[in-house]
Amino acid sequence: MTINEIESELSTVLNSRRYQHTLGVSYTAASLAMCYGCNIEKARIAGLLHDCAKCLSDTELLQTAREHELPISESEEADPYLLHGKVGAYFAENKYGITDPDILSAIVFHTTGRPNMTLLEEIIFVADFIEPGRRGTPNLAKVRQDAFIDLDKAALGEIMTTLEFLYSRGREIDTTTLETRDYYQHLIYGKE
Ligand code: DGI
Ligand code: FE
Ligand code: FE
Repeated sequence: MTINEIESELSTVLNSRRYQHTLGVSYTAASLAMCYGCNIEKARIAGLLHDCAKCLSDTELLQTAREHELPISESEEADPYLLHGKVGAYFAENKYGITDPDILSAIVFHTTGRPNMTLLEEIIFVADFIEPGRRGTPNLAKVRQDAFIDLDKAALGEIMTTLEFLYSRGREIDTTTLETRDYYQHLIYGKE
């Protein structure tokens, strides 16, 4: 599928709010790709498709993951929306014809990040958080500013903000989210 074809399909499967967010992530990812010398087209495609499974209910996400034998972690079992990255990558490959493993893994890890992300993974992770349509998230201005100066610092700022939110709500924390925090904290400050 071309970028235009992907966009028009997404405009039918996502609600308007999610579709606008998707376009925001795609353009933001393209801008970060320009800034850091990543492939712009890959960034646009990964941005477009990162939430392509977000329209599924928790039950549908679990069902789809089981049906296609995608591994389900304990925290995904407890909070099935965490699966929308993995299921999204499955759709990207099987419905939208994306074969590039770099794009697929950027979709898989866009919610939790992972230690030592590839440039494209980190761009999608950060673009998801800073895209212009996102409002009301604490530290947004700072992470937006950092994003175009020091991508690792922006990724860490994003993780710390997300963890604070999750702790305050008493939500299940995915082990990958914690590993991502430890990795970027160590990378930036030299301590765990
Ligand atoms: O899909 P989006 O809303 O655009 O963004 P996203 O895929 O980053 O999902 C954001 C949500 O994911 C936000 O409410 C925080 C949550 N999240 C991130 N890491 C974890 C998590 N939720 C749980 N329960 N555990 C995590 O480790
Ligand atoms: Fe998402
Ligand atoms: Fe998103």
